Amino acid sequence: MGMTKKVPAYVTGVSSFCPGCGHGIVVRLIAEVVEEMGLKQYDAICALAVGCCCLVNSLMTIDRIGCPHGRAAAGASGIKRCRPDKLVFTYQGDGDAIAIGFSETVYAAQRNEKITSIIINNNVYGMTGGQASPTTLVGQKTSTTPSGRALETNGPPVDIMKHLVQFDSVAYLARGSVHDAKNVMATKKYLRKAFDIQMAEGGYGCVEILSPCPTNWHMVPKDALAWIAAEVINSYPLGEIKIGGEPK
Ligand SMILES: Cc1ncc(C[n+]2csc(CCOP(=O)(O)OP(=O)(O)O)c2C)c(N)n1
Ligand code: SF4
Ligand SMILES: [Mg+2]
Repeated sequence: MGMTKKVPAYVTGVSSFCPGCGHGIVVRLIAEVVEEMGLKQYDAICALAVGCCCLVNSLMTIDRIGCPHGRAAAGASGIKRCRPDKLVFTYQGDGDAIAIGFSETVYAAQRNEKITSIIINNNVYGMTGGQASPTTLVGQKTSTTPSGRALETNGPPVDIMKHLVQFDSVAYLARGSVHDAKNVMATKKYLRKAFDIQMAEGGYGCVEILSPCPTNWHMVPKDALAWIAAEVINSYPLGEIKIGGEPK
């Protein structure tokens, strides 16, 4: 029998994500990091997006505010300006942060808001039935690209990091993944670093996290993890992209 790690204090243990979904892993990592930073659940505020992200409500007890679709970065910006003493982060999907909320995400970075955007990139609109999102891979079959995403008609996948890295003041950018244990641990380090930089009065930070959606990818969970390793990371390379920004 292996050792069982205790459930973090800010997780209730009640999950309504599909089996094999990556969201639950990320929620646990966030809860562990907040607890390890010595913060109470009311010392951190999550600007929670629309999509499968909102299922976090039944799972995580860190303070949260529900934001309209795409507006999590704007919501987080307002909260942080009012309460600069709090750790403020978004929790959003790729559709939320990179499609309908693309402008909010990019302009939070452009204004150097002292927030952390956490973007769960599962390459589809998960909650609404697996439609193509900006991050859908070329050739990926979705409910709106039944023959596969085509470069000629849909354009290339959007790498949000390339849009955020243009601003000198951005303090931290990293892309993690939850497809295996090594990358789960690396992702936890990225979250911790992003949060530490924010609390040390650094600038804007973003951690994008590749995550499986077995339900809408029509794969069993094991194959969904393997597909990230074999395909998704080629379009979305993992690692730290930027550490430390020019003060503004
Ligand atoms: C203004 C508005 N437009 C559309 C919707 C419908 N809607 C709800 S969730 C969602 C997609 C979310 O996809 P993503 O952000 O990638 O999150 P995931 O479910 O994949 O984690 C959409 C389009 C909505 N709720 N509000
Ligand atoms: S639809 Fe996809 S993203 Fe949503 S809970 Fe299920 S597996 Fe997770
Ligand atoms: Mg998604």
